[in-house]
Amino acid sequence: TIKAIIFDVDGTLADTEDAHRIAFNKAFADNGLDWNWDAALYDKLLKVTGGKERIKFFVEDFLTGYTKPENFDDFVKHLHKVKTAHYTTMLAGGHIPLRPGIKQLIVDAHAAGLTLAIATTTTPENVSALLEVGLGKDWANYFSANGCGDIVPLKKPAPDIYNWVLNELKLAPQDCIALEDSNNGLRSSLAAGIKTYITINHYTRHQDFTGAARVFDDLSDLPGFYRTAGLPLA
Ligand code: XBP
Ligand code: MG
Repeated sequence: TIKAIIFDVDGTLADTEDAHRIAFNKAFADNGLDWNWDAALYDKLLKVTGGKERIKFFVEDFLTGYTKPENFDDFVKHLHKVKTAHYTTMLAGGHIPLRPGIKQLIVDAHAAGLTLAIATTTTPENVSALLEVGLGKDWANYFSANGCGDIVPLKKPAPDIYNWVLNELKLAPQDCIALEDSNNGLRSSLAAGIKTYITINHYTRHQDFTGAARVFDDLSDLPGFYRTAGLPLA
């Protein structure tokens, strides 16, 4: 039987990617850069997870005629810090709701004694900002492990963040299911040996979900999801 549900955050708990994109653009503008990521470009940039890694990917693979400053790594860290400030401010405004079924699933599963955890490439402050609004200021009480951002060196699609969470929970992969929205996320959870359900979104619907236990549009039919995933929830 399933003992734990491990949640991805971006794209899975909420449709956050456009807010990330806008926050990146604001950080670039604040720093006098004329870089502007539109939705079509961002779709390509999502190939690389992690904000700092994504900025570097953009500079290396998409920019021409730009000479990196000597302290490029520090500059990227700075840009990303400014981006995180913009992003958390946007979330605190309450404009990004949790996706259909997500709050109910978390409440139901927690009440039934299932273990809940987070496995994300995003920054911890971003998770707090999202879930404080979505689940309330005691949001952290729902989760037994909070795997975020730079806590592991290799981000998704590497399995490291899922392995970190499994180790924190002291559970085997067979005890858990993962909920993801992207090919990078799916590869990460599958590489950690975890059965994975997908909810697609605007940015990920065209991606390859081979190996997923099931692909849903969203979790608006929670009873259907509980039956499919064999969860002991009504
Ligand atoms: C989400 C991401 C993240 C965010 C940016 O992937 O790719 O990089 O877009 O977050 P997943 P930071 O849902 O698979 O975790 O800027 O905070 O890194
Ligand atoms: Mg995701």
